[in-house]
Amino acid sequence: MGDESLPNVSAQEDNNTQAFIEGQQGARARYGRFNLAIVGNTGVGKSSLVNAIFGRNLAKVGRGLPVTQGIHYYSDAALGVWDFEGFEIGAAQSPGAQLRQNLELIAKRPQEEQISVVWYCIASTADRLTVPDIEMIQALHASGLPVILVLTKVDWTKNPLNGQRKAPRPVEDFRDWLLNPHDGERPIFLPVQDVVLTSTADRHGKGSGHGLGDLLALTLELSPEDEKDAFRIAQRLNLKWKRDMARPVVTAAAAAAGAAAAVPIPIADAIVLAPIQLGMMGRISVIYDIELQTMLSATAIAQLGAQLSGQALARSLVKLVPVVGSAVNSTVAVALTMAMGESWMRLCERVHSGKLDLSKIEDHLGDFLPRLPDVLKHLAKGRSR
Ligand SMILES: Nc1nc2c(ncn2[C@@H]2O[C@H](COP(=O)(O)OP(=O)(O)O)[C@@H](O)[C@H]2O)c(=O)[nH]1
Ligand SMILES: [Mg+2]
Repeated sequence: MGDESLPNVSAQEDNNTQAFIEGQQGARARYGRFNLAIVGNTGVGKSSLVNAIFGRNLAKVGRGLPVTQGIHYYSDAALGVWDFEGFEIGAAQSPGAQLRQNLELIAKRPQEEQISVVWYCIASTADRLTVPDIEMIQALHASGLPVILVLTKVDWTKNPLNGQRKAPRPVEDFRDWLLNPHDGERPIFLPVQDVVLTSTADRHGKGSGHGLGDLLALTLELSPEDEKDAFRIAQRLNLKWKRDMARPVVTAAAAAAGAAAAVPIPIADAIVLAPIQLGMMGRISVIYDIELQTMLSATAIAQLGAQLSGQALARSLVKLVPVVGSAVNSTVAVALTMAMGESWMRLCERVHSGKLDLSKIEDHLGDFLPRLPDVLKHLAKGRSR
């Protein structure tokens, strides 16, 4: 039995591509975009932080839209960053008033651009807050935004015996003051949710930074419920969050494939399962924030789909006719889809963590294809036991 026995290949490829793209679009619409505002003077390390947490170079996140003096909005599908930099001190209006005005301007923009959380960045080498800092933090709070005070470029020292890191004493003192700010006896109203110490490199500009996990966890906690998934997608550091989002997508697709095969499907028609599996892959690639569409041509996606599911599935089943019988039943459809989903997650994780180059993805598909024969043999064994 050759390829001739399979349904029209190019129509099927179109179907597969369509299913993949619809899976992506559906997931994007569902998860939306996470918007961060990052405030601080030039050079405090804002861009470095965004790069470390979101794996994006700000300058390359979309087109920096100069919204107004000193403010840029950068966005792509999953992330929007409002970059607040360089308020004019000594201008007619105080920095607090300027910020209030800018926040009003932002509030008039579309829903998908609205700020969820603010990182207010101060160099950890500073030893005090300025009056404009305090005014600006109060203005952010007054407009209902949760503010995290981030002390950047902390020069940690590492204890060579137990590996524990310690921030310099003045930085610890500064943090203590920030958590209980006062001017002599008089308390200062500083409405921040918490103070986080971070670095994105060591003093030699090397290493991967520290304190970023705390900033990540706190940002997620402060995000509105319906933006949490978008944040989990936009960030780069916590793979478990992505895995936890992807697993139910796999389970749902497996259930759908099982239902589609409730009346066993003749092997030659098994590629009717492909759109279900391709839709699943599209959704998962969004969770891992992998832009397959921009990196791969439609033809490549179609080939990918054909390779991963439909035809590969049909061919391996044909080869295994003596093992599984002549039709795909629910159990087989569920097991195959689960295995495919797990493989696709592994592949996405490799791309996401930079261990696999997306442009070479096709060369590596073989390594990640679910071992269909193994899955089937396993099932057959289970049945005969
Ligand atoms: N040592 C050290 N240097 C940093 C750190 N974060 C940023 N820098 C450096 O500080 C400079 C300004 O950083 P950048 O992220 O562009 O600041 P921005 O102007 O606030 O966006 C760059 O030269 C960075 O390499 C850090 O955690 N430690
Ligand atoms: Mg910058």
